[in-house]
Formats: sequence, C-alpha cells, structure tokens
Amino acid sequence: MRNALLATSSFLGLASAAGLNLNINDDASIRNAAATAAYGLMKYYDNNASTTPAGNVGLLNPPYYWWESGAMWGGMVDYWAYTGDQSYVVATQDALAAQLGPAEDLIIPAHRGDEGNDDQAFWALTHMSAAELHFPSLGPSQPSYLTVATNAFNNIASRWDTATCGGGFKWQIYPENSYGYNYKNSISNGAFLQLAARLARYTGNSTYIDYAERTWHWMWHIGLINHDSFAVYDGTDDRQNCSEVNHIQFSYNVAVLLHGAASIYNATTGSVQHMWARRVLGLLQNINSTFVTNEGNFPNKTGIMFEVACEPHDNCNTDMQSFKAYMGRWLGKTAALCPLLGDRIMALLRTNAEAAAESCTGGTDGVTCGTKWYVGGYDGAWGVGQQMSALEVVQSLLALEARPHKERGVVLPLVYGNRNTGGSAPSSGSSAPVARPTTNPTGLAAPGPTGPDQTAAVQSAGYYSAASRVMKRLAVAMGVAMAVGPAGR
Ligand SMILES: *[C@@H]1O[C@H](CO)[C@@H](O)[C@H](O)[C@H]1NC(C)=O
Ligand SMILES: *[C@@H]1O[C@H](CO)[C@@H](O)[C@H](O)[C@H]1NC(C)=O
Ligand SMILES: *[C@@H]1O[C@H](CO)[C@@H](O)[C@H](O)[C@H]1NC(C)=O
Ligand SMILES: *[C@@H]1O[C@H](CO)[C@@H](O)[C@H](O)[C@H]1NC(C)=O
Ligand SMILES: *[C@@H]1O[C@H](CO)[C@@H](O)[C@H](O)[C@H]1NC(C)=O
Ligand SMILES: CC(=O)N[C@H]1CO[C@H](CO)[C@@H](O)[C@@H]1O
Repeated sequence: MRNALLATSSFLGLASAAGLNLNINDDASIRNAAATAAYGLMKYYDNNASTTPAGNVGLLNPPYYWWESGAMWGGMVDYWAYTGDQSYVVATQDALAAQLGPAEDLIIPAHRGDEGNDDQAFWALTHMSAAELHFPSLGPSQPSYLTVATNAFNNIASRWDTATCGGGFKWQIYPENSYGYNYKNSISNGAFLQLAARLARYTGNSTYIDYAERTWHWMWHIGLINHDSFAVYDGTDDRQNCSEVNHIQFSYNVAVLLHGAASIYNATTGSVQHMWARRVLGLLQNINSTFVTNEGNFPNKTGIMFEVACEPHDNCNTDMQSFKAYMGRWLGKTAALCPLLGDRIMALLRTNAEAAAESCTGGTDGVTCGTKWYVGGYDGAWGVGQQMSALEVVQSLLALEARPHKERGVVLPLVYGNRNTGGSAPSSGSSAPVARPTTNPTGLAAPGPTGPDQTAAVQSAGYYSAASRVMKRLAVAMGVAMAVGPAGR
C-alpha cells in the first residue's frame, strides 16, 4: 500500500475516530462519513505500488475475485462524483486503464478462469458510471469510457444464446468454466440489461432499449422474474432447457434490474415509459418487502437492509458480503432517475445509512464496518464487501443533490466543486427523447416494445394520458403512496 496515497485524503480525522459519526441531515457530515468509509475500503487495495506487476494493478488480492474489484471502482467513481473528494481519482484511473483487455472490451485473458458475462458487465457498468458522471478520462491515448462500455456491450451481446431456453446469457463465457457454463443466471442477464438501458439513456440510441426489452422478456418468460411479486430468482440450468428455476433470491439480482428499468423509464415517453414504470415499482416493492422489511419471515424486521438468503444464517460468502453495496448504489441512482420515488427511496436510504454507520466501530482503527446492520452495532465481521456496503449506502444520500446524471444532451451542474472537466466526451446522440424502438437487434425474435407482462391499464396507455397518472395508479395498487404532479390528481 502506498501511504502517500492515503495521506492525501483531505477530511478524515481517523486517529481518534470511534465509529462513523453521521448526521444524515448534514451534507458535510455525510461526506465525512463517506470519506472515512472510503479510506477504510482503500486500505484493502495495495496493488498500486511501483513494484506491482502490470496485470495486478486495479485488483484486490484473494479471496476477492476479479469482478469485485470492478464493482469497487464503480463505487469509487460515484464517491468522487457525490462527495467531490479527488483523493482516489488517480488510483481509479490507473485501475481502469490496467484492466481494459487487448480489445478494450474488458475481456482479460489472464482472468479467463474467473471472468463470466456478469463479471465483464460489472466492470462495464463502472465505465458507464465514469462516462455518465464525467469522471476524468484515462488520457488521450486511451479509449473513452463510453467506448469501453460499448465494446463490452457488443462483446457480451454476441453471446446471446438461442441454442437452449429460447435465448438468454449463460453465466460463464468459456466452456471449461464448467461450474457455471450451463447456468443461465439473473445477474448476467440483469447486468447486461442495465448496461443496455444506461447506454440507451446516455446515447439516445433506442436500439439498446430493444436489447433490454428482449432480455427482460426472456427472464420473464423463463420465470426468473416472478409475475406477481417481481421477485428475481438466481438462475436456471440450460441442460434442462431452463425448465427448473433456482428460487434463491439475492438483492443484487433485483437491484440490477431496478436501475436498468429506472434508466429506461427516465429516457422514454408514452407506453414504453409506462411499461417500465410498472417494472420499476414492482422491483422496488420487491426489494423493500424481501430485503428490507421482509414482513413475516424474519423476526428482526426493522426496515434495515439484509441479505435474506445468508445473513440470518451467517453464511454469506465473500461475494455476497458486497451485495448490499449494489442495493444501496442502485437505489440511490433510481431515486435520481425517478423523482416521483425520490422521497420514499431516500427515506429508506437514510435509515440504512444510520444503521450501517452504527456498525462501523470495529477493527484497530475503530471505524471498520460489519456485516449485519440490524443488530445495532459492530458484529465482528469485516472485509471489502462490508466496507463497500457501508460506503455506498452512506454516499448514496448525496445521489440527488450531486445531480450526477447526464440529462439528455445537457450536463447537469454538479454541486460540489468543478468536476465536469476532463471526462470522456458526451456522445453525439440525439437530444430528442427516446421514442418507441423502431429497430430490432439482428436475430431478435422481436418481442417488441410490449412484453407479455403488461396490465390492461398499462396497455391502454391512451386512457391514462399522463405518465404520472399511471405511476399513481400503479403506486396505489402496490401500496406505495407517493406524491404526483397536478396532472395526476
Ligand atoms: C426450450 O425452452 C424454450 C423457451 O421456453 C421453448 O421455446 C422451447 O420450445 C423449449 N425447447 C424444448 C425442446 O423443450
Ligand atoms: C445504435 O446502436 C446499435 C447497437 O450497438 C448500432 O448497431 C447502431 O449503429 C447505433 N445507431 C446509431 C444511429 O448510432
Ligand atoms: C435478532 O435480534 C436479536 C435481538 O437483537 C439478536 O439477539 C439476534 O441475534 C438477532 N437474530 C439474528 C438472526 O440476527
Ligand atoms: C430523469 O432524471 C433526471 C435527473 O437525472 C430528472 O431531473 C428527470 O426529471 C427525470 N425524468 C423523469 C421522466 O422522471
Ligand atoms: C417500504 O415498506 C414500508 C412498510 O410498508 C413503507 O413504509 C416504505 O415507504 C416502503 N419504502 C419504499 C421505498 O417503498
Ligand atoms: C502504479 C500506480 O498505479 N500508481 C498510482 C497509485 O496511486 C497514486 C495516487 O492515486 C498515483 O499517483 C499512482 O500513479
């Protein structure tokens, strides 16, 4: 680890800190708490020394797999955008530049043994965040973040597999990775959907919406998404033509779809927007009832996020320890993209940021974060996943105020400092709202813009003339009370 890197962090106050002091009503306090958590996270990263072999730059050491490093840098891109702290910009740039792969598509030959479609997509989503937030570019001799994300999208898209199950992406890319080559799973399909959705919003190219729709349609048809509850199940075996679904639920599977759906909702109008609005609401409701309140199924229900499949049983593996990070991250971005839901989501995040901060009293530094946030303190566990989860739920409180998302054709002002310079160039995508898709990807069995899951209310979009009316109707139907504009009253 390079102490010089750590010493440059500006607003820390580590030496005497006991716990993560957080006042959720004070932005400076939120930034301070995020800085402490980010510093703790970066303590796990030591492949930034001059002696580090080039291929290891940007990577956490075992037991952390390649994908989790990519996920972590996505959190650090957001950290910079939400707080304005520049401390880790160079480390993040170095990490992203070191892991582009020979074709600049995030296929890394050295990680053939642990790179699946989902892993590649997680790194691609980090490049997508860097593009959206105008993170300082990798430099003139390097591709733009948008180029890398697009290259990865095209590479993954080429593996859409119609040999079994009527489509879908396998978990693994390479047949020799037999542990997951026959598993078509929600995170590979969901991360691709989110990438497509964000590319659609960022570029204004509606072809990406067709890809997202095709993926949703397939997951829905196969039963990876429950038609009533919008629960998202983990995966299915393609040797049985996906006739049996593994019903275990992990928060990142549903949260990855939530942010994807929110991105398309935000970028569209009319019936396509209505359809994705229903999906946003269904997924959000499922996240809340399964991973936050979990009514009836877990006695410790407190409104605090928990990984339902493993946390109560103390058997979360290294990957699972980080899932709450993406739940917090994608809830925050959804709040920004769906202002109608902003208050509800922010209320959830505020409660959870406080609970997460209370868990950060461990370790010799006194600010190490634990796994369980509902126990009212530090539970003795530690690691990258725990640290990243606390960081992300805390920093996501700034997701609205930082207004980080690129409005169509316009870069919204950022609140903290001048961070709009040096980023990858915005695409020259159309500045008009994305309309109904008019083209289909090659080979697409054309599900079209209307999936099979629309309620009659959504289908008869003419009846509900304003999107807000549909939002209100759906929200009421799902028990999510929310304010709507005058058109919806
Ligand atoms: C496999 O599943 C797909 C999607 O459900 C279906 O269209 C196809 O008919 C199935 N094939 C066989 C041989 O059962
Ligand atoms: C939109 O994206 C698709 C898929 O990558 C691409 O083939 C097409 O050329 C793009 N269209 C425009 C106008 O850029
Ligand atoms: C539920 O809460 C009680 C009281 O705080 C605690 O003792 C118990 O360990 C919790 N259960 C789980 C599974 O965390
Ligand atoms: C889309 O997101 C932006 C924030 O990035 C927000 O200002 C705008 O109102 C959103 N659009 C819709 C239709 O909700
Ligand atoms: C989650 O559910 C609780 C209890 O029903 C509700 O009060 C809260 O508003 C919900 N939050 C969201 C984001 O839907
Ligand atoms: C080799 C390497 O990646 N070095 C970087 C480590 O982080 C510092 C501070 O962010 C950079 O200045 C180095 O270039």
